[in-house]
Amino acid sequence: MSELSVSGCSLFELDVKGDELGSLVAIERATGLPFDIQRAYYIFGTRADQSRGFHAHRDLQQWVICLAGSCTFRLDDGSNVSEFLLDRRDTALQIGSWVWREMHNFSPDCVLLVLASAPYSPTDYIRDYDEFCAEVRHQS
Ligand code: T46
Repeated sequence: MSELSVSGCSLFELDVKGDELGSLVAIERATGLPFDIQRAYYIFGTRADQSRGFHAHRDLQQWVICLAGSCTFRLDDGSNVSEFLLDRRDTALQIGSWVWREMHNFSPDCVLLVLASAPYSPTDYIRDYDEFCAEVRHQS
C-alpha cells in the first residue's frame, strides 16, 4: 500500500492470480478491503472532453479500479492535492470521506469499477467546493 499525500487516500497493489488461462483478481476484506461492499458500479463511455466528479462525500469510502484504459484523478482534502494517472488493473485507489475528487482525460476505452461502503445517497454529496472547504475547516 502506498499512502497518497491526501488524507484517507492510498493506492493498494492487488494480488493477481495468473495461470495458463489468464489473470484473475479477487477483492475481499481478508486481502485489504477496509469496508463491507454495499454497492458496486462502473463508469464507461465518458467522452475525452468531459470531466467527472467535482464533489466530496461526508461518509462514503470507495475503492476505484481502472479495468481498462485510463483517466487522471485529482484528489484534494482541503490542504493537500494529489493528481495522477489511474491506468492499472492491479491497483485499487482508496478514496476516503471528505475528499474532493475530479476525474479528467478519459481514454475512450476507460472503464472504472467502483466498490462503495454505502448505498447511493444524494445527501452524502457535497457538490460545492467552497462549502467543502468550509466544512473541512470547521472539522479541524
Ligand atoms: C465517485 C466517482 C468515482 C446513481 O443513480 N447511483 C449511483 O450509485 C451513482 C454513483 C450515481 N448515480 C447517478 C447520479 C447521476 O445522475 O448517476 C449519475 C452520475 O453520477 P455522478 O455524477 O455522481 O457520477 P461521477 O462520475 O461524477 O461520480 C461517481 C460517484 O458519484 C462518486 O462517488 O467517487 O464516481
